[in-house]
Amino acid sequence: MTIKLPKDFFFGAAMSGPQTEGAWNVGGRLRSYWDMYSDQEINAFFNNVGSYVGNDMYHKYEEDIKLLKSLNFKSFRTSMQWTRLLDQDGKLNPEGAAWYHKLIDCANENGIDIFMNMYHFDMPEYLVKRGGWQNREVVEAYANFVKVAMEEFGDKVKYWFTFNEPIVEPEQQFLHGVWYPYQKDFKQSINVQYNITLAHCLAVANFRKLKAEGKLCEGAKIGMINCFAPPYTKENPSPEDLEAVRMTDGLHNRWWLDVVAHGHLPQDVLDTVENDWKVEINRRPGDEAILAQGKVDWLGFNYYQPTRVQAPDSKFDENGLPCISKPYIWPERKMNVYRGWEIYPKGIYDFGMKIKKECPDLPFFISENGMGVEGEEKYMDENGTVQDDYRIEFVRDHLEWIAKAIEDGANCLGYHYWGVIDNWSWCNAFKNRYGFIRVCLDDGYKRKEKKSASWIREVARTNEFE
Ligand code: BGP
Repeated sequence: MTIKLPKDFFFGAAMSGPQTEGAWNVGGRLRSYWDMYSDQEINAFFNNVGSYVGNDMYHKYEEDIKLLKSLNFKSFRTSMQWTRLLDQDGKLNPEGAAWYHKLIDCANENGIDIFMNMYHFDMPEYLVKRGGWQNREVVEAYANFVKVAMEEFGDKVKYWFTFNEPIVEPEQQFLHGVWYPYQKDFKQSINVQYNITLAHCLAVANFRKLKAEGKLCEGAKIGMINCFAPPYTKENPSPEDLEAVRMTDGLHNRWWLDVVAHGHLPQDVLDTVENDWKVEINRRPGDEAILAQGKVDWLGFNYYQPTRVQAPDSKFDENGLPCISKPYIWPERKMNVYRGWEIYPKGIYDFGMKIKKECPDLPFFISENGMGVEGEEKYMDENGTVQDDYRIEFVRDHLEWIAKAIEDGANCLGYHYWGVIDNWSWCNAFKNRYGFIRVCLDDGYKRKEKKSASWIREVARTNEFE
């Protein structure tokens, strides 16, 4: 059966500055959180393939943009590294700015719209040392960074995004404690989440002001990109299971949806955190007016896997901090064994319909979706081409559910595949490969198309697939 997407539905690539650029010490770039982390952890595990080199896009950007064009992609999301654009005093670093000018000009010349994201987990090291997102001064510093960037590139970048997956740092660093500073403390986590939310709102306010002053491109838009997943629970759930669903959804999804669509935080979530769990959020007078400025023009929806939860064993842990839920293993689940993530394409439909219902005026696009696989050498044919039929099946199945969501009224405008060109990843380096294009690490980081590249090229050309 032929599945048809709307004629103006766009295809594009999602990547990020810290995972691709490399050139970590070139042109006055400062050290970032990931350079600190790479020093300590990743090099030890992954043969010196740290964030330092990325996938070498700093040097290969012209070739990479041409590759994206050859795939019939219309857009490319990357992120601007704070550490490259600004110096320690928050002033423009001319050498860093010059490289972003070259990248953006090259994309524009090739008919590819840059979707410029302003933060992808990559805090400058000197700000990490000042407490990172726990410190309100860092919130102000971020707002300044975004303003400087928009003033510099506002005449050539049309699509701006404040954050990629703002939930990830609070969770990984302070809830699960698996990223530096390895703390498990819900109070820290929620306060970091809160401060990042304010940072987003201040950035949107800067965008609106510059737009009103005529300093941005005609039709410029601002958005946020987040990883959303509908939380599912068991069949015949108990009231406690449903409560775990409510708060998981509240903290992961509705927190951000309410800010970007309605300009406030969900009251029931605040009530539970502050009144039932007695966890103080460091709110200040005037914050509500800041939150009211957080509404965006459109939303990026990253989707990899569903969340499946059930009631936790107890309401509070040994330190008196709340337990929100515990994982529920769905007996029918199908796994991407390499990444350890469940593959459930219908989740993209379910959440698309949730956006339609809860934020009917907010258009969105799929801003990340992809399949990371370890050891792709074993799928190479005699010409060295990776025969990644599993990736074709993964993308196809998700696109089918997206087409159905659109048919059922979801305002989904496009699809960006994550990691179109293999790139460096936070905790896996190059272990799990996502790309339609392989990066040959032992051959000067040469780019080589996988089988899936020809498939997606045709889909992006016709907006149809079987
Ligand atoms: C998303 C991030 C990306 C990317 C992707 C794949 O959450 O926004 O930066 O890394 O996940 O995850 P991983 O690289 O950990 O396999």
